[in-house]
Amino acid sequence: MTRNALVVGVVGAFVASGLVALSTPASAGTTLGASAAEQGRYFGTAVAANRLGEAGYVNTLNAEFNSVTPENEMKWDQVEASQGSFNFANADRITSHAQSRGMRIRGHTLVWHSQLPGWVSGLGAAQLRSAMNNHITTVMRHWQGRIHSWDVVNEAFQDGGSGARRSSPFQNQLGNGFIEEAFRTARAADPTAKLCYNDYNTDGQNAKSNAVFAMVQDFRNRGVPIDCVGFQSHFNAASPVPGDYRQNLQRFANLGVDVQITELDIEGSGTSQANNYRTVVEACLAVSRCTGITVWGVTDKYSWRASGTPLLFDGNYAKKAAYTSTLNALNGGGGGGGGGGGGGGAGTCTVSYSETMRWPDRFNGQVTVRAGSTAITGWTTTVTVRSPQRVSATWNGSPTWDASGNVMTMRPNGNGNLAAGASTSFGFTVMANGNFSAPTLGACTVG
Ligand code: 9MR
Repeated sequence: MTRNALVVGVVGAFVASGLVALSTPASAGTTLGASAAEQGRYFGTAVAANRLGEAGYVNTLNAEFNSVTPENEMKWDQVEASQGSFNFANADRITSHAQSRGMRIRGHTLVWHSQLPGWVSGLGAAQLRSAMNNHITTVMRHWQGRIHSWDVVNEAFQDGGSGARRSSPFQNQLGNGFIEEAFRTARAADPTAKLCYNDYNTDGQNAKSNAVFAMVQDFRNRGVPIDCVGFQSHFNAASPVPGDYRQNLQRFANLGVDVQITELDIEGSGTSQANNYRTVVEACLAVSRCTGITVWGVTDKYSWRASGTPLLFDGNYAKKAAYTSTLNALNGGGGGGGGGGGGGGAGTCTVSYSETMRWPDRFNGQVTVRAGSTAITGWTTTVTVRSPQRVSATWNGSPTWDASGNVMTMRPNGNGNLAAGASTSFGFTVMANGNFSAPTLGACTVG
């Protein structure tokens, strides 16, 4: 990675989003990732390694998202096509890209009945158990400490009303206990990763989500390691956003696990699609343990459901109505105050720093800029972080960076006019990389 790559990514976010900024409050973030970060969440996308050479794709990814999920590159048939022979090259392209830009990474997925190489299906119980545990351990250790959340087991329950487990080599050879074993193995392999169970058609309360709920409850009661539940959220006319989506997320959160929206896409267009996206985002923001949202692709043209145009950017990477409603919903959940006033004169200003939120891997900082006894029309200050800290998102300001990437110079983004004594604030997320020391502020200068 280079520091410059981070600089380009963050600055690009503000250049690319200029139009949207006009229709959002001056105090709010102007990209999906920044606005989500201000709410203490991430906003991610599925990424395909073979699209990383396409400028429109990469520019949109870098500008808007602060989390990635490899769409296919970490699946069993990609990383261990033949037994014991691991190939991480394609997935590494995605993880390197993400890491160099301070984006989080969701690992998808370790144990799944699909995209499973033929050799796995041919194994007897003892060999399958050992192959499953070896697969989990080897893959997780490869990215140890670098994956925010892993989908340890994916789609292990049947559709329909039975709430039964799905037939798979794992289920058929190892019985119900394979899920518990997979989670225990995963915890030992990388204790820093959050361990998720991930599924679809579990977004509302129904027989399938009830069965998953019972499993998670049982795991929590018995101390089986599980940290999060992923709700894929693939919606269309036949499978609309459930009316009890928020309540369903909340009941899982009440079990003491995080919930994440992991593969969001909603077929449709225009206002109705935009409204559905808003509903989903608002549901997540209403649940304090809903820690982030991932959409299942950057652009409609590469979606697994391309004909249903289910994503936030069209085939030319133009922002759709669904993008705007998503951004507005992210911004509607709160936000800092904007500046008021105006007037001429040189004036003076001061800055102060406070940490507003902290998680195991990162913290949010806020800088309050206050005008002196005269109104001001602009301000500039600097925020210096200490390597290996890395700023991964900013809001309510326009940042530029020095060559090291550690010194961020911040100027207003619509909040430069301050009446005498009035204040505004800007915020940012620092990926701590183990260092939680506060950044250093430079002096505040007017203009
Ligand atoms: O989007 C993925 C597509 O490119 C693959 O062909 C497909 C193969 O099964 O998997 C898609 O992703 C799936 C995800 O891994 C699990 N949940 C359902 C997703 C959409 O099918």
